[in-house]
Amino acid sequence: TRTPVTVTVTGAAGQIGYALLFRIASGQLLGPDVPVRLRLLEIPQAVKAAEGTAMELDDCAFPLLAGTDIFDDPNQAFQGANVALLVGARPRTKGMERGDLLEANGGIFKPQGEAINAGAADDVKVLVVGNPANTNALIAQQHAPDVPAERFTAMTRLDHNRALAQLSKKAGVSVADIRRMTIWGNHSATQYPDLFHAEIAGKSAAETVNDKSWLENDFIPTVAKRGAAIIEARGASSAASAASAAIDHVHTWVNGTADGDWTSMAVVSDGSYGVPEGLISSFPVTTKDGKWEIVQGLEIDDFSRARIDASVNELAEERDAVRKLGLI
Ligand code: NAX
Repeated sequence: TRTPVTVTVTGAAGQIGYALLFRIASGQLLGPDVPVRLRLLEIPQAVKAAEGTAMELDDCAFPLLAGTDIFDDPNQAFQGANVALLVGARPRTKGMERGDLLEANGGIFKPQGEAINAGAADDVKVLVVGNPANTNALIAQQHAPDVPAERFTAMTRLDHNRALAQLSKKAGVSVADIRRMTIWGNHSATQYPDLFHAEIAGKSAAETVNDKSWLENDFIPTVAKRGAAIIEARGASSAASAASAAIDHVHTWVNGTADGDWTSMAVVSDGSYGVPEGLISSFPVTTKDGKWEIVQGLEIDDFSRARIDASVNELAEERDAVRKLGLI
C-alpha cells in the first residue's frame, strides 16, 4: 500500500473546512487510490470545534484516511505537508481599512510561510483560499525562500467554475462542452473572466453566444460579484462551492489538465501577458506531472487588455501596500 500523503488544512473549523475535509478524506482531492493523513490548524479558541469535526471524520470510516491530528501551532501543522490548503484568514469586518486587513492577514500568512519553509515536505504544493487570496499567497511565498515559488498558488477556480456555469446556462450547453475558460488577475471584483478564448464544442464561446451586451453587462459582473450574491441569498459566504473548487484546483494540479483544455490558477507571474514578474495573478494554465505552465501566445484584444490591466494593477497596489507595511 502507498504511504499516505500529508494534507494540512488551516481554518479547519470554519465553514469551508467543514465542506472540504470529508471530500479530502474520501479520496476526491488526490484520487481514489491515495491514502491521506490530515493535519488541521486552527486558532486555540476553535481547536475544540476542529476536534468535533475530527470525531465525525472518524465516524465516516473512510478507508483512505490514515489519521487526523489537530494543532494550534503552524510549525507543527505544516510538518511534512505534501499539500497545504490555507483556508483560515482574517475576514474584513465593518470599518476595517484595506491596510488593516492586509496587516491582520500578514500576521497569519507570514508565520505560515515560515512554517512551510521550515517543515513542509520537499514536494509541498500550497493553495491559498483565505482572502485576499492572491496577496496572502504572495506573503506566504515571500517567507518561504527555500520552497520553489511556483509551489505557491491562490484560488480562482471558484471564479472559473462560476464562469463555466453562467456560460453553460446562457448557451444552453453542458459545462462538459466548454473548454479553455480563463479567469485573469485577482480573486476580487476586478477579476476578468475571458470568453474570447473559451470554446463551446470547439468554437469560440464569444462568437457562439454573440451577445456583447450580455458578455459585458451581465456575464462579467455576475461572475465577479457572485460571492456577494451568495451572501445576500444564503446569509453566509460560499462554502461548499469554495471547497469544491479547492478540490478541483489541487486535483487538476496533481493529475493534469485534459488534452486541449486548460484551467485557471493564480500563480507567480514570469512576466507573461505583461503581468509584472513575481505577482501572484490568475492565468490560463495547463498542468502535467504535478507542474503548471502558463498558456502562451494567446491574442489579447483591447477589451481584454484593459480588464486584465485593471485587475493586475490592483494586485500591484496590494503588493506595494504589504511592502510598505513590512510584510514582504
Ligand atoms: P470561516 O470564518 O467560517 O472560517 C475561517 C476559519 O479560519 C475559522 O475557523 C478561524 O478560526 C480560522 N482561522 C483564523 N485564523 C487562523 C489562523 N491563523 N490559523 C488557522 N486557522 C485560522 O470562513 P470560511 O467561510 O471558511 O472562509 C475562509 C476563507 O476563504 C475566508 O478568508 C474567505 O474570504 C475565503 N474565500 C475564498 C474564496 C476564493 O475563491 N479564493 C471563496 C470563498 C471564501 O470567501
